[in-house]
Amino acid sequence: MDRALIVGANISTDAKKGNFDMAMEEMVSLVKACNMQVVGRIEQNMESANTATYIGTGKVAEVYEMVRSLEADIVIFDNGLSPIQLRNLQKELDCAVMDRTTLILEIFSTRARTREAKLQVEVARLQYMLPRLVGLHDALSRQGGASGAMSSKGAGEKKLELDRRRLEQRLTNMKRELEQIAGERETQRKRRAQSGMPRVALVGYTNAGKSTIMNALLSEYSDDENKKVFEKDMLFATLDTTVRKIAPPDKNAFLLSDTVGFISNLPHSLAKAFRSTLEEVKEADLLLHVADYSDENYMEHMKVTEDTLKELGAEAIPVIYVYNKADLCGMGEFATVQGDSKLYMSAKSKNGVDALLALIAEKLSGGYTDCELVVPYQRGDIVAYLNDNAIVHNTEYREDGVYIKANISRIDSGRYKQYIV
Ligand SMILES: Nc1nc2c(ncn2[C@@H]2O[C@H](COP(=O)(O)OP(=O)(O)OP(=O)(O)O)[C@@H](O)[C@H]2O)c(=O)[nH]1
Ligand SMILES: [Mg+2]
Repeated sequence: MDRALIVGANISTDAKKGNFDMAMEEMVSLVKACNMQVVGRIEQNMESANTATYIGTGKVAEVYEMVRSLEADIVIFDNGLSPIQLRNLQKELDCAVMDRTTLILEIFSTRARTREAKLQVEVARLQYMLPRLVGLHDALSRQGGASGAMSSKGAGEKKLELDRRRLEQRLTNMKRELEQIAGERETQRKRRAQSGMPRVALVGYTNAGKSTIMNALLSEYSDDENKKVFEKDMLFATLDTTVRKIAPPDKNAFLLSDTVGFISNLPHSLAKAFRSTLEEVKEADLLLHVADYSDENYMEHMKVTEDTLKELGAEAIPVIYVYNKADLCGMGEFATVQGDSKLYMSAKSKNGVDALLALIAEKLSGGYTDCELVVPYQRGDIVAYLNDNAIVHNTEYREDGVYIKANISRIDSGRYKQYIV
């Protein structure tokens, strides 16, 4: 098992100290999730990042010494490193160097199971790696240059260019295949939408207990053990989206989806790569926002989840807040319901599963309400949807959009909240 040394930089322009500590704790979990052993951590407070080596020159020397004394195999930085920083650090520390983004990409690539997840991770990885080949480029061209002053390109450089072109070609091919899979997924989704069955999606920070909740519901309302999903105490246990039908005997059936968990500062390329997996969330009628109530940072985690939902364009979907792992907070055997959209429960001991189901049923059957909307002209799809799925009393074509007065379901009124006047 590789021995890792974590380096964190607390840059004063960034958010407060508490966030830094949380980020460092999270780095430790990420390193463990990547099957490495944390042998030490070192921190630096500074005004701004050094463009050449990220941390200051004195600190680099300190890290160099620490690598030797702790016999570390790899140094991992708590942020993203630019290609130049990465190259310089590797040279000066004379040791393998990795940044947070690469670490997350590594974890994702070992977890990916389905063809789609594998492709998504590989695309993100290649996209992140390609510009970082430049650093390698310099090293190799120096090496090649020695073979003769007359040749304009060193052997190493030529090889690199070939590698680069090959990787770009691979990237293009993989993207094409992904588009095809996304198309199939879209077809499946449309079919599900036409089935008229309401769709509920589990969302939340990684390790909050989403998959455990899915399994708890499945074990109560489905007798097929094979339908269970993978749950484990590690970051990013789930990478694929799984959709299962939950059919309680006395209530309406619904489709429940479990998907990849969120994390703060998810590498941009990765977030983009997982867009199509997360489409399921965008299309949901109801979200179960799961939080690990026993984690002292659960509020920050919920904020990250909310921000991510906004980025996905899912902020208008009605939500039930599920404060999970209540058993670890001295809340005993009791599941507590607060209002119509908040619940404390323990998925592991199946405490509160019935209460959760009751809340879901209530939200889904929430009845109908009269409302007036102004839908912009470019959203003709919404107008068509409402004509098919609501009782439209009146339609007018106004300057700012299509005015509609209709009796619509509470789910739709939540979904199109932004157009309601
Ligand atoms: N004590 C306790 N542990 C729980 C509870 N719910 C889940 N866990 C544990 O928390 C860990 C993570 O659970 P998962 O269901 O895999 O979490 P997740 O949200 O799906 O995580 P990712 O897929 O990694 O994003 C597992 O070890 C579960 O056994 C709970 O109510 N109480
Ligand atoms: Mg999971």
